[in-house]
Amino acid sequence: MKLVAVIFDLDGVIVSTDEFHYLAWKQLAEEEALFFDYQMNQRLLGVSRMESLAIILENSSKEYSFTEKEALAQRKNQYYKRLIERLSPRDILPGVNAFLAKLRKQGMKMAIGSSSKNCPLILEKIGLADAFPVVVDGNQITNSKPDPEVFLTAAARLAIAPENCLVIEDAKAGVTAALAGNMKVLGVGAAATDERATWRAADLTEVDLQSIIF
Ligand code: B16
Ligand code: MG
Repeated sequence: MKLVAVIFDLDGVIVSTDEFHYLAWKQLAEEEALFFDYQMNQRLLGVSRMESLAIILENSSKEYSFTEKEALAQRKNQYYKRLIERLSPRDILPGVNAFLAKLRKQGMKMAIGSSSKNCPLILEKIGLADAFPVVVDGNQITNSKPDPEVFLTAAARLAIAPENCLVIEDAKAGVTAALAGNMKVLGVGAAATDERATWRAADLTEVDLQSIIF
């Protein structure tokens, strides 16, 4: 089995937007008197906006209509967008740029597979809008992680078989998605302790590319 393509998750792998998602949900939860803590936030990693909201509303005694839920999600996104306004290339996570350069040198194919609908805006802000020939994000998929759709779509657009793809993920839902898509996974950040991952590393500075590709 030869790895010829790498599909990167965005939030938590390329750039650390997790804290901004957390702060935006926290503001919404406080305004709506909903319970929300760090542990609950861990369950939101890699999960779509509406599914994240469903998790936050799990313990609520109030019934929200679909329209109300859409308004809540939209409000959270306004808070989030205000926070990511200040993102810049300086926010690219440690080791990412060097890792991308090595992959390019090896002739590896590269794609983004993210649940985020803000993906194009974030890539633009961090100066990586042209770095990936294929970008599949929350705007283009029906089923969000842990469903493999985002990664399978990226592999299909790269014209590479799933078993020849490596996914780099920071979220449990993303690791599940990659494995369900029959891909290899490198778990980083929050997924660095996920035993299901094929390889694990705290961040991309620690990864020995040669030992993974060959
Ligand atoms: P948005 P990833 C995911 O991005 C985040 O990890 C997750 O926390 C967020 O809820 C989801 O994107 C949707 O984001 O509200 O911007 O559409 O990790 O898959 O790149
Ligand atoms: Mg992520």
